[in-house]
Amino acid sequence: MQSIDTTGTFLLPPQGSTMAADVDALFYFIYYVSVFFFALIVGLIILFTIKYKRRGKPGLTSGPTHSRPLEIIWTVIPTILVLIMFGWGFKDFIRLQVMPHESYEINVTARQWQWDIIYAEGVTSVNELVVPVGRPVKLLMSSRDVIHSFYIPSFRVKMDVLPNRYTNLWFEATRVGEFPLTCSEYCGQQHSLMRGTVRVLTEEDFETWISENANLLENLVTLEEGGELIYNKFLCYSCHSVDGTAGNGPTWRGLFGTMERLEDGSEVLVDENYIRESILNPKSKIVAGYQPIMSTYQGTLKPEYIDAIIAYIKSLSN
Ligand SMILES: [Cu+2]
Repeated sequence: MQSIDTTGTFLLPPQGSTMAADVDALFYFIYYVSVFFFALIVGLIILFTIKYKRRGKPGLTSGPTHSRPLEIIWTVIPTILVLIMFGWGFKDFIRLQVMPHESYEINVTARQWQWDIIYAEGVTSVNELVVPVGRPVKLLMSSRDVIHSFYIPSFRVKMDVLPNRYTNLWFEATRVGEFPLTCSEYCGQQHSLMRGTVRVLTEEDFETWISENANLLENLVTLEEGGELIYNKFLCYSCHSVDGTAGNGPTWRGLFGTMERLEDGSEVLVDENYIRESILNPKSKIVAGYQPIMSTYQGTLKPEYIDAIIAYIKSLSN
């Protein structure tokens, strides 16, 4: 496994997609134009402050009214510069918006506080986006709860991820390696932990990865073991402990078979159906003392993964 790529310049992270060089060229154009005008304006302010400082008591003169050549220069040149920035930026914006037809599609679902990545081949992963190099990839994104923003700095792509609506993003990775992936929209308490990795593989390695992950539970001996694997792979541990300590959600230790008190004062028996319902429709029965922050795992967890989780939770009560 490769480590995170740390090459790149002082100002920008490494370039990992076909868009990166173009975005950076525009960035540096705007940057150097800004540096030039900053130096020019501040330089002239300092120069004039010294040169025209009032010394003694000079006689008053009538000031200049205007200078037509100067006014034309300071109007026309900045106008041309901002029009270049607009035209250049618009061209790149259109390229980012128009998805290539032959793109490989991947579904991304954001939730507080993780990324569920779902492949057409039935593979699901959390916080790990695996893509082939040299092939356009289109992400079809939506959120289960609040507004998030999907951001891969090295690919120079970012797009809001909204509840009740799909948004898209595309890129074509240009080199094999690992790149950070983050949420760039403040989305709650653990927003800063909502990050993952983009792993760019060769076409061959990518096919292998897909087939290896098509069924996570295939090579496992017991269902409990599978449940533990799902617990770790899908980050259930970020809210539910298995050692009895408190978290954002109830611990799974000793949970099965007990009576849970709900926020409306009623009680419910923790059995297979209750666990299944809590995974697929978590807001229907909120345990007293907890916030309704969990959103559904419908579509993220296959039915056999839920079976495995139930077996695992049961094993934690023995
Ligand atoms: Cu987020």
